[in-house]
Amino acid sequence: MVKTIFGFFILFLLKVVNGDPKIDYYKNLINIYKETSESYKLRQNNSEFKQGFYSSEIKDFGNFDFIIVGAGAAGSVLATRLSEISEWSILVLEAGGEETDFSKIPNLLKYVQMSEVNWGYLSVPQRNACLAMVNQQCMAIRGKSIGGSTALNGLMYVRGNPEDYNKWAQLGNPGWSYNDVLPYFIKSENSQIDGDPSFHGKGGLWNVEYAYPHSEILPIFFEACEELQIPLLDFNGYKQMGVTKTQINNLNGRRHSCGEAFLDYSRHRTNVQVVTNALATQIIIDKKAAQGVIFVKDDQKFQANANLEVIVSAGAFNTPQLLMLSGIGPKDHLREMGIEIIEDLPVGQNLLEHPMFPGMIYQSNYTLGDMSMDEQIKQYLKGLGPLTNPGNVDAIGFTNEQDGIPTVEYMFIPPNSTSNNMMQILNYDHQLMTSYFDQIDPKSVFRFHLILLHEKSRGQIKLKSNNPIDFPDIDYNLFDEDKDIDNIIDGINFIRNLTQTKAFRKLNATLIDKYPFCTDLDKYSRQYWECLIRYMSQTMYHPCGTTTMGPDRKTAVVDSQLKVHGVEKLRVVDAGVIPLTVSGHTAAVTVMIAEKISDVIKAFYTQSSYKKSLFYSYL
Ligand SMILES: Cc1cc2nc3c(=O)[nH]c(=O)nc-3n(C[C@H](O)[C@H](O)[C@H](O)COP(=O)(O)OP(=O)(O)OC[C@H]3O[C@@H](n4cnc5c(N)ncnc54)[C@H](O)[C@@H]3O)c2cc1C
Ligand SMILES: *[C@@H]1O[C@H](CO)[C@@H](O)[C@H](O)[C@H]1NC(C)=O
Ligand SMILES: *[C@@H]1O[C@H](CO)[C@@H](O)[C@H](O)[C@H]1NC(C)=O
Ligand SMILES: *[C@@H]1O[C@H](CO)[C@@H](O)[C@H](O)[C@H]1NC(C)=O
Ligand SMILES: *[C@@H]1O[C@H](CO)[C@@H](O)[C@H](O)[C@H]1NC(C)=O
Ligand SMILES: CC(=O)N[C@H]1CO[C@H](CO)[C@@H](O)[C@@H]1O
Repeated sequence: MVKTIFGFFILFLLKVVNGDPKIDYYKNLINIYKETSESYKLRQNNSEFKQGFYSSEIKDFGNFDFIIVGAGAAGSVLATRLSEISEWSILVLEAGGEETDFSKIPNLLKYVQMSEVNWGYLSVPQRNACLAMVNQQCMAIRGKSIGGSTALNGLMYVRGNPEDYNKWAQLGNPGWSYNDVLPYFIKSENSQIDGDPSFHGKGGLWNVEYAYPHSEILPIFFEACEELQIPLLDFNGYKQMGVTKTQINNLNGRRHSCGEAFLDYSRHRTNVQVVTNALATQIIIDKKAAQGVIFVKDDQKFQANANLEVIVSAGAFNTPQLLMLSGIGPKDHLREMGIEIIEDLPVGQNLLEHPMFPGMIYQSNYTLGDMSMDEQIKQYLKGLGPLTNPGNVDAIGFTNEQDGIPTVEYMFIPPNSTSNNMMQILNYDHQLMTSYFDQIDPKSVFRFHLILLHEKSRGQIKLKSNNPIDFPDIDYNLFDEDKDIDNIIDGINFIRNLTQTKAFRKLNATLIDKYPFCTDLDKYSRQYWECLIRYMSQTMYHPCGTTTMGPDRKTAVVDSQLKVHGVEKLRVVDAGVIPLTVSGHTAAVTVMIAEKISDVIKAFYTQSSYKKSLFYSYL
C-alpha cells in the first residue's frame, strides 16, 4: 500500500517535470539495466540454490497428473494445451523468475542476455573453433525465466524446409513428416504478415509480424537479389529458396515470448500451478517408471508426485543434465560420475548447433541519422521503430541448395547493427578484437551473418559431477568436420557476389577485411576464410539433438511419441528431441513439437480403454 502510494507520487512528480511518465519509466528502466548488464558477471554454477541441495528434509509438495519441468518454449505450450482438460492437474516447475518490461524490448536483448535471465553457460574450450574468444570458449546462452530462451532470443520465426521434416520421418519417426507437422505450425500462429495463405494461421496464440520500419537501404538489398535472380518470397510458405523480410514473434512491437503467448494465457486456470525459482534436481524413478520430481526452492527441498507423467522440457542442455543426474544416460559416463544406472541411453550425445560466421561487415557511404532515446521510446510505445527489432535483422535468405535443402542462411543487417561495447556477450577477447571493432562505424556499415544450417560435426553434453550445483559440460565440437568449413565458404562467396552487384555498388560497399588474425595467409584464399571462420564464429544458440528422437535405443533417447526408451511415465518435450537440424530457427520448431505431443498425450489418455482402467480410477 505504502509502496503504491509512493509509486503514484513518483509518477505524479515525473508528470509535472516531463509530461510523459511512461517515457521516463522506460528511460529509467533502460538506463538501469544497461548499466548493470555492462558490469554483470555470468554465474558459474547453481549455488543460488545451494541451501536447498543440502537440506536433509524433503517436504511433500503433493500429487499432480502431469509435472512439467521448465516453462520455456515447449513447457509453456504443454501447460496450456494439457490444462484444457479440466480434470487434469498440472504442475510447472521453472528455475527462473518472471519476465519484465525490460526483457520485452526486443532490441535490448543483448543486455537481457548479460543478466540473471541467462543461465550463464560457456562451452568447454573448443579445439578448432572460437579461437577469438577468451580461453577458446564460446557462449552458450540459455534463458532462465518464464518463457525460457524465448524470453531473450532473437524472435525470428523461421520454420525450416519441408524436406527437413520428411527426413525425420525417414529416420523411423512416424508422424513427423512435413504434412504431419504443418497443421501444428499453423495451429499456434497468429500471422499478421502477407505470407502464402494456406501456410499460415490466424487466430492462434503466438503472434508473427514484421518489425517496422525497415532500413532505407533494404530496397537496395532486394535490388541486389533481383540482379542475381533470387526470388522474394515467404520462406515459411510454399518455397524456401529466396529472401524475405524478417518474420518475428512480436506483438505490436513487443517481444511475444512463449511465456506471454502461451503460459500467461492459461496460468490462471485452477488446474495449473506454476512454481518459479524452483530447480528440479532429480526425477524419481521406481521400477522403471517416473514417480515424481525432487526440486529445490527457497532453501528447501520438495517432492512432487506425478499420477500420469513427468514431462521434461528443460531445454537441450538442462534436460540431458537432469536425466543423467537421475540415472538415465550413457552407462560409462554415469559410472564415472558415481551415479546409479537406471537406463543406459545415449543422452547428451548428438549435440547439433547452427554455427554462425559474423565476419562479413561492409563499409558503405550511407549514414543513418540519429534518433534520440526519447523518440525511440515514443515509437516503441506505438509498436514501431528501432527498439522493436531484436537483432536489427531486416531480411533473411537461403542459399547453397544441396539435395533440395539450403545449407546456408544469410541475414541482412543494415546500419546500426553493430555496437562494439558488448563484446562480452560473445566472450570475445577484447584485446584481440578491439582493433577490428574500432574500424566499424555502426551508422554506416551493413553486415551479413552466415549460418551453417546442417553441420556434420557432433558435440556432446556431459556432467561435471553428480552434484546439481554444477553446470553441465557443453562441448559444441564446432568445425570438427572440414565439410562444415566448405559450406560456410560457399556462403561467403555468395555474399561476395551479392555485394558486387550494381545495387550494392551504389553504396560503394567495401568489405572491412583488416582482421586482427590470419594476416599471414593469402587474402580470400580457402585457408584465409577457414582461418577466419575458426576464429570468429559463434553459434545461433540453437542446440538440439541431445535427447534425440528415434526408434533405436542405441542411437536415440526418446521414441516418436517422445517417451523415454525403457522408462514409463516419462517424456522429453523440448528442442533436444530434434534428430536432425532444420533449415530454420528452433523456437517455432519447438512450439510445433509441443503442440503435436499435447495432442498425442490427450489422445492416449482419453482412449476409452485407458480411461476406464486408470484415468477414472483415482478421480
Ligand atoms: C540468444 C538466443 C537467440 C535465439 N534466437 C532465436 C531466434 O531468433 N529464433 C528462434 O526460432 N530461436 C532462437 N533461439 C532458440 C530458441 O529460443 C530455443 O530453441 C527454444 O527456446 C528452445 O525451447 P526449449 O523449450 O527447448 O528450451 P527453453 O526455451 O530454453 O526452456 C527451458 C526452460 O527450462 C528451465 N529449466 C532448465 N532446467 C531446469 C530445471 N532443472 N528445473 C526447472 N526449470 C529448468 C529453463 O530455465 C527454461 O525456462 C535463440 C536462443 C538464444 C539463447
Ligand atoms: C559458484 O560460483 C561462484 C561465482 O559465481 C563462486 O564464487 C563459488 O565458489 C562457486 N561455488 C562452487 C561450489 O563451485
Ligand atoms: C559467384 O559468381 C561467379 C561469377 O559469376 C560464379 O562463377 C560463382 O559460382 C558465384 N559463386 C557463388 C557461391 O554464388
Ligand atoms: C556512394 O558511392 C557511389 C559509388 O562510388 C556513388 O555513386 C554515390 O554517389 C555515393 N553516394 C554518396 C551518398 O556519397
Ligand atoms: C569507396 O570506398 C573505398 C573504401 O572505403 C574508398 O577508399 C573510396 O574512396 C570510396 N569511393 C567513393 C567514390 O566513395
Ligand atoms: C535508428 C537507430 O537505431 N539509431 C541509433 C543508431 O545508433 C546510435 C548510436 O548507438 C543511436 O544513438 C541511434 O539511436
